[in-house]
Amino acid sequence: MSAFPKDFLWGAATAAYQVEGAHDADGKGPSIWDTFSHLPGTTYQGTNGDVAVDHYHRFREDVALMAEMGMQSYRFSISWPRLLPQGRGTVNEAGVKFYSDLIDALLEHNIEPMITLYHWDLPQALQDEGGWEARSTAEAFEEYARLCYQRYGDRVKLWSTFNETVCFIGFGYITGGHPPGVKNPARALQACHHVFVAHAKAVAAFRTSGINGKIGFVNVLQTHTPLSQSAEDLAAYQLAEGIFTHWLYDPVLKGEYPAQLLAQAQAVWGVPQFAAGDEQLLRDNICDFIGLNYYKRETIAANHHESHLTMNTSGEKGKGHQQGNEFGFKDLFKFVRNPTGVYTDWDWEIYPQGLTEGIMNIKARYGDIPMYITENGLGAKDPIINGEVVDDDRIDYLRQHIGAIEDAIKQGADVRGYYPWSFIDLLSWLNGFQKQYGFVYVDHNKGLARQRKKSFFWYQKLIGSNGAER
Ligand code: BGP
Repeated sequence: MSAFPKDFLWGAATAAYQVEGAHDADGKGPSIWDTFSHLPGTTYQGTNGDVAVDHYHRFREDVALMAEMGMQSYRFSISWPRLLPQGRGTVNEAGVKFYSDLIDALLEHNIEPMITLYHWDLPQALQDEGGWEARSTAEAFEEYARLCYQRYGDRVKLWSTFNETVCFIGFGYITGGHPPGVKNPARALQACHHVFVAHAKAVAAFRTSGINGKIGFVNVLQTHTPLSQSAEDLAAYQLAEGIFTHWLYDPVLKGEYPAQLLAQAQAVWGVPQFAAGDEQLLRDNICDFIGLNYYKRETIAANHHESHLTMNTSGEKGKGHQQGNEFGFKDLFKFVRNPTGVYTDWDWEIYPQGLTEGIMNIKARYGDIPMYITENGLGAKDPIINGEVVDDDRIDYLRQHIGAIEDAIKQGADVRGYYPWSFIDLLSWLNGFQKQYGFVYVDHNKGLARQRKKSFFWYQKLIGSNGAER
């Protein structure tokens, strides 16, 4: 027997841009990722989502594999420009039909759909009008959300508005590594505010939609540890907690920003600027649940230098966290390599206890909020031995993290589901196809043929025993 409740949902996750392909099929409009990934030098070896793993045309085969693995829920995202090519206004019925058919196929197999409304692929048309820096994008998002509720709300109970603000705002507006490629913290904070406004408007619309379901928000669960117990490392650690947790969770779980940080940001940059009614809007529209995406822990140290992000996008160990070039902000903090840490080939620390700690920290700060682990997984180049994909490292990683969730449940956390990233090997935004996460391998040399990995059969057993056999 495991400690997982009987109705715990064992699932897996993907995102539209990373699996669907069909980037201009059947009336879909371009997204900012379609544009960005076609610019030279933006992604690993120029990879893009034009075809991805062609889930758009093969979703029935993929859903059959999900069912065979025993999946009880599937987290996927909707491509906004597939439904609304201009971001608002005219509806592309062929796009609506694609997700409608996908939902029907899932339900036929008793797989509960969990929809993410925004997993980073903003319609390019809205970017051209200012993207998240323009308040009108929040209004367009509400229109898009209402359309999804109308068309899918009769069949879908689990919804989340946004995936990982820290990534699409942080990389999009601070480091410039994601579209729209801006490097300006003040612009980031205002764009981020509009995301919170869009979220709150979509939650408000959900609550009057008559849907018998729940709506939440998905954040990175970033567990931090200070590099040392020195006063300056501890101060840096506190600040990182404030920015990466409190700033990004408080508005959706408490309905307000952390007061001290807000005052500091407004004093230094004059942002975020609130429109009349924003404070009330946030307060009135707190989430029903929080989705947590956990991959790694970050070790935090004081930082006295200008630093730039050296990201490992090649999978050659040691390319990340290069001394003097770690991600950070001068006089605030930086992310450093933990001297005792165990790292993946992409320099992500493997630290399962961080998942238990992170869940318990969320519970301590926000009370008894229901939680779903909406992403967790190991990016690796999987070995193929005699034709079989032997992803033992992934099995180990998942086993340990499932144990960490069980520990949190035993300590009283209300965790209701687990969605490993990812159901199938897919396109990693900046790392191409070589960073694999799936239970299902896709052979790019054999017309994207699907193949079950060793982890597929392992997860199948685990689901069958509600987490006991692992
Ligand atoms: C999360 C994203 C996913 C996915 C995952 C793995 O931040 O929500 O879309 O890509 O990270 O990241 P990567 O592909 O960079 O390894």
